[in-house]
Amino acid sequence: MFEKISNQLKKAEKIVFVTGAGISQESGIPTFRGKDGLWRKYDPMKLATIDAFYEDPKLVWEWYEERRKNILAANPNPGHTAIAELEKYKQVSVLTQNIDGLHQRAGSTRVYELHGSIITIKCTVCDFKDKIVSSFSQLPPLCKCGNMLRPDVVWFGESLPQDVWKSAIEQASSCDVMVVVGTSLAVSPANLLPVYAKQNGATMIEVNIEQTPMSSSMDISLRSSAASTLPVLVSTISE
Ligand code: BJW
Ligand code: ZN
Repeated sequence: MFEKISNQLKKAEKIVFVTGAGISQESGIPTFRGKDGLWRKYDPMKLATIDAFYEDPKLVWEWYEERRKNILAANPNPGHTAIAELEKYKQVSVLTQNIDGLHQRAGSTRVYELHGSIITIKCTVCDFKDKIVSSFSQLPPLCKCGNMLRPDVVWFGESLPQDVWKSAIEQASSCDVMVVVGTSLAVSPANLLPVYAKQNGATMIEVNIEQTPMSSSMDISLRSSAASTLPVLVSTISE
């Protein structure tokens, strides 16, 4: 599968993965766009913006609570595990748009969560931020300061956490190989990360069951699933 570039892969020191919802699809977590995507069923502007939250905080919280339960019941799949395994052989970073924590649960240690985490909450007003440890007695939950708590995720129109974004650009701009997995690359600014890597001359690999706007710019673009492809890729790199 990777014969053409296997030498480059073996020589590589620093490998960066950019991941999206597609990598967790085989763990039973729905993607956003595409056939069974969440945005087919729900209007993102009614659930994933700060205006939507202030309009109907209970509705938004119920949606996130349902997704959080599904995510906590899910397990990392061979795609996540293969990436974690590669840390034994190479310097690996994961720049993920996912909020599900599955890379960390698979054992990856350098994970940059570009769109936050469904496992944490933050206050809409003060600096309070914490892990969710149990289910809430009321929705929306309230902060000690009396204001509403919200999921610690990045909604449309909001900035990405600046320290995470800065590190992500540094990682993308300095890697030898970038593997872009399971993302439609429809959402900015995360969809710029492959551009930074390409500018640095990185070997570019895409793993996606469908074509994306960057497919033609890749050294290899594989139309196959993350869980079936990443273990093969990782064994080629670590041989
Ligand atoms: C498989 C597979 C398998 C399936 N194996 N592959 C107009 C107004 C306001 C904003 C904007 C605007 N125009 C542009 C913007 C900017 C906006 C944006 O990009 N919008 C576009 C949609 C047009 N971006 C933002 O607002 C960002 N912030 C920002 O830009 O700040 C500056 C700014 C401020 C003010 C105004 C304007 C700019 C923030 C973006 C936040 C995105 N948030 C979400 C929700 C997070 C929380 C949650 O989960 O609820 O993040 S949206 C959703 O999309 C989620 C994802 O992380 C993100 C990306 O999706 P992803 O991961 O690519 O998933 P899919 O479903 O799209 O693709 C899955 C892929 O997997 C597919 O390609 C499949 O083929 C593949 N696949 N199964 C391998 N088994
Ligand atoms: Zn507060």
